[in-house]
Amino acid sequence: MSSLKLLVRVTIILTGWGAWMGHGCTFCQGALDDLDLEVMVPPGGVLDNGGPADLPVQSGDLLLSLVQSPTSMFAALVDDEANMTWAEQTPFRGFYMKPWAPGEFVWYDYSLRKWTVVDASFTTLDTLTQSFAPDDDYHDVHRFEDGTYLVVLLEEVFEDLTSIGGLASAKILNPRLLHLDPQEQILREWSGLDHMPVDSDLDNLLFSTVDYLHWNAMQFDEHGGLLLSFRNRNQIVRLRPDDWSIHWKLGGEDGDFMLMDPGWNGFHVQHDVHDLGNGRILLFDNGISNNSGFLSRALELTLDTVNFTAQNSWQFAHPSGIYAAAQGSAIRLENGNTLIGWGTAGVPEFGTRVTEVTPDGDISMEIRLPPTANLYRARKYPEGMLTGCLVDSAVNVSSSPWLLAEATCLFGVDSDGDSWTDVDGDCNDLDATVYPGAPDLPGDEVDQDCDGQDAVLGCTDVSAINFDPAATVDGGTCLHEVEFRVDFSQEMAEDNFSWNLLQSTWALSTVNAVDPQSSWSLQPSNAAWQTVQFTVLLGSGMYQGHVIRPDGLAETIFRQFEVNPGDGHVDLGTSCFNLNEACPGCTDPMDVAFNPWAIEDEGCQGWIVQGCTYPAAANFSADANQDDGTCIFQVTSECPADVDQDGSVTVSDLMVLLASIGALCE
Ligand SMILES: [Ca+2]
Ligand SMILES: [Ca+2]
Ligand SMILES: [Ca+2]
Ligand SMILES: [Ca+2]
Repeated sequence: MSSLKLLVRVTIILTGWGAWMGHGCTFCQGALDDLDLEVMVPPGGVLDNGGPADLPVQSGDLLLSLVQSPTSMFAALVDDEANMTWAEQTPFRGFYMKPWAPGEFVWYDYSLRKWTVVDASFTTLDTLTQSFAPDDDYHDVHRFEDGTYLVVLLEEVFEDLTSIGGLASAKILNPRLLHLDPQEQILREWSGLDHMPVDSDLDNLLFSTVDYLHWNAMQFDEHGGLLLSFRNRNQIVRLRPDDWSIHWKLGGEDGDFMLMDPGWNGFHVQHDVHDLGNGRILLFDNGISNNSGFLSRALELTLDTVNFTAQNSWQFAHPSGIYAAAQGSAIRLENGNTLIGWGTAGVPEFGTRVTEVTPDGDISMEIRLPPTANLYRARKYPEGMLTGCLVDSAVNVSSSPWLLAEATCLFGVDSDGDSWTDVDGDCNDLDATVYPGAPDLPGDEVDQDCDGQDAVLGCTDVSAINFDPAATVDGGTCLHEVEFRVDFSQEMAEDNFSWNLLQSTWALSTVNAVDPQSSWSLQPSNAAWQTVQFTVLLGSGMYQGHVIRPDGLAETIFRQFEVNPGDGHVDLGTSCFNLNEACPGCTDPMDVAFNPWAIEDEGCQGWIVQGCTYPAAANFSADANQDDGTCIFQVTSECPADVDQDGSVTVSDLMVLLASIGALCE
């Protein structure tokens, strides 16, 4: 934080910015081009094969306050289709911009060290707590409907802490919570030191500045109690609604709850705490080294405030192992999803991420911010609140007082006479070939059918082997893997053939009288158990074919089958040669005649007895019905005079004998 303070006080930079930005321009889009957003998971999520997962995405706009560097901060909107629709470099150095009163936003101003109220063009309208000397704390501020607000002052209290092991003139940073009316009269106040004294067992007293609590979030719970997050104590504290006395402490060394949080042992240096009702609390746990290494998570705890137990009832740690040492947010959205901002998890090449995750833990949308960008909190605001049409005569003119980005205005007219008005969804009312449902010519960079993008030809069937996630129009090119096996066991048994089964053929053609296709002659991809397997890639359609035996005899039957979109891998099963069903055969795996494809049990020949089945062998076994390769053959020559072993006794044998005269035999 100290480097941040230093740099923002360089007034030359501030002056330069003011001129550069051109204040008063409500819908300046200049910064949009500078901020390169990366969509990690497109809205709706993706399946393993790249197809759309159709996961729910909360509608509305993300309002992000990007900290790209200590001197470069932006406000930006990202819509629910992951488009950055508005971005502006800001004159403010705070972490966090949010809607305040109608027509107003609140943002921390680091040069003033106060919360500042601004309009949509960042013109300052008001500065909070001017009648108080201490700095405003920069983490959060809360406004009520009646215009009163809660703010935390960061009071510096000097104390001699030598009696408890600290320094003689320690500067204690004391969070002082004030409820103020618009005239800055104190309606109620709460001081950290009054309720949570500095404690040598809990706090680090080694430094001259003792930031012992480091308050960073406040939220009301459903009963009006106030949840406060104290980062440096790893603790969430509930204040009772009536007198702001401490009801309980959750987490930390002196917490009141027994935490049931297997593998994690509770939260550490947490941010952004929310009451979800029914005793459930959601927070961003920055985390700490555990069995899985450094990892942050969104954590939901279910509290039992009778028995004081806290159960981990939901969590999401990123599958890519994201860790944010500081900052970060987690908030439950209206549709039940959870929106997570990964704080300082960026590295120089990449910015941090914002992830929307379903209750099942599936990512339904994820963006990565521009390089080096951090994000203190991610928030999503309802559709139409921050983006809208400004033209009075439009049928969709916005009544929201918080507009930052301009939405397309609609006028309910049909200028091009294609009988679609812009309200009906005509996305170009000056071109009669463009309207919802119009034929969209792929690749011409014109979105004729108004579905938001130009058509892309390809295979759109997610079950097909060549599915193309980018394709929007099916080009009829989808292919399915079709598998078929034919069993020759009956043929081979009856006629005692010993064919090379891989020389059989599957002759295949489409059934299409109008546009006959050429036929294929397929060779088997595999053979075993007297059965061959054919594998072929086919598009949707009706097919017929027959199998041809290795000796050339073709089946007399024709086999018909259909491949339909969505079929995925098609297994036509196993048929007996020339039959539309499996062969009868022996289904006992212990039997010598076992046939794994047979469906009816017949033709078993008895259990397998292994041994030598060759009658000529010395160890021939008459009981054996499966040869185990152990046969022993004794080679005895019946013609000892055939020295050269050419099968006859001739002069050549004599020549061999003469050539070896004089040799010594051993
Ligand atoms: Ca029209
Ligand atoms: Ca049109
Ligand atoms: Ca097109
Ligand atoms: Ca289109």
